[in-house]
Amino acid sequence: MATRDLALAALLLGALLLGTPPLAAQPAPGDGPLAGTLDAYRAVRAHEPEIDPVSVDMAAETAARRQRLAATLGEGVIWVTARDGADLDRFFQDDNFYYLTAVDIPDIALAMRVAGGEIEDEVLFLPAYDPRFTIWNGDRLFPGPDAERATGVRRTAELGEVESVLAEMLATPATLFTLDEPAVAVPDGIETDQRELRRAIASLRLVKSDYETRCLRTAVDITCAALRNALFEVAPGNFEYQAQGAIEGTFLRLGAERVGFATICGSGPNSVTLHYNANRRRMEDGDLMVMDVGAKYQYYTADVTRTVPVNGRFTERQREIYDIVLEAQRLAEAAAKPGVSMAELDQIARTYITEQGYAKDFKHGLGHWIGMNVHDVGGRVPMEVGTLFTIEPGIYLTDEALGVRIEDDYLMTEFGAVKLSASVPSDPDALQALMAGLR
Ligand SMILES: [Mn+2]
Repeated sequence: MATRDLALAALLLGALLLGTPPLAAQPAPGDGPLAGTLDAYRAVRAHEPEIDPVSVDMAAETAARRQRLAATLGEGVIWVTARDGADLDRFFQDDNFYYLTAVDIPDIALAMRVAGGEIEDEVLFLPAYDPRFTIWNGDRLFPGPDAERATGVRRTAELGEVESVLAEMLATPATLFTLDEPAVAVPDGIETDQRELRRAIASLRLVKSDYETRCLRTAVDITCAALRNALFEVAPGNFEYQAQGAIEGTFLRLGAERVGFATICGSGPNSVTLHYNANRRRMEDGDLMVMDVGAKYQYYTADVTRTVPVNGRFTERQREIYDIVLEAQRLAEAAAKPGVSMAELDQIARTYITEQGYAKDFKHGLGHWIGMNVHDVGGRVPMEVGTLFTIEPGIYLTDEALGVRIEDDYLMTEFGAVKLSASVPSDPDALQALMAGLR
């Protein structure tokens, strides 16, 4: 070290003489006061999965979706509008509009004329080319052949042409299918329907394509890595938001664009509040911490929950409740097969929890579809091959400040439910071992 100290002194002296900052005084990687931190950071990164970007020909993917929609609705004119834009907020499209077009521009619209279950005509309405917009925001689609090639929609038109195009599409009497009250003039004698379109898109969105499943698997992988990283921050004296920071930082670093819903990090008394998301409390020795989180990757969101002891060891009482919740999940998971409904799985888990004496403490439904929305569309229908869903029993004992929820994400296959979120353990011994390794 003596030689090094001399070298440092020389560098510092040189720096003083030259009037430049003493850069050489910074510790080298792997040495000095940050060495342990760097090792810990490397250890964090070492277990993380390689996230390969998911891609597909979106023009072909969305064209197939529109064709299936046409086949479902049969006859009529379809009118779908985009979400409103808000200045300076990162814009994300309305899920249904994105599902049909994959275009993330605000305040635009899509019209389709369908006959005999086929698309007769379709028009995507886009803003006209605006050089001032490009200066601030970069390139954006504008009406013309380039946009038609990029999106796969047959025709594009300027927003100012909406009325004339719609009048032409509705020249022969037809039902006008919309998601909401149509904010356009509807010609006399045209019947409008605001239910069938939403229902039709929902049933299409329920069964995921290969591309959608790959996006959801990626969202789940990122979410599991984030939960593992959060364990570094779960410790007595730390704040709940430190775990949130580790989770959301991992989401972004691994390529998720945003959270699928507000991150829930609830410790101690907050563990019993189902949707607690303020995440401001300081964790205490003896608390449980419920982390219910989901990365959103290319419009698809995961939803995974882990409950861990803040000090790294479950108490006997915490373990007793944890084991009941885990067994309820295991029973439901084993029964999940094509043709079974979520209501039946709920009954299986609820019966077990009731037998253990905690009927009133399981305060929510057992699970839900996942997809573009964390509580995805599709309704109360039996599970089909290609659906994705959660199983998430919980027991919440307010008087004991003791809440446990265990939530995993599953893909239904012809052989049964496959758990996608196994890369962050839910086995209590495995969780304790994982946390012991971090301390
Ligand atoms: Mn959930």
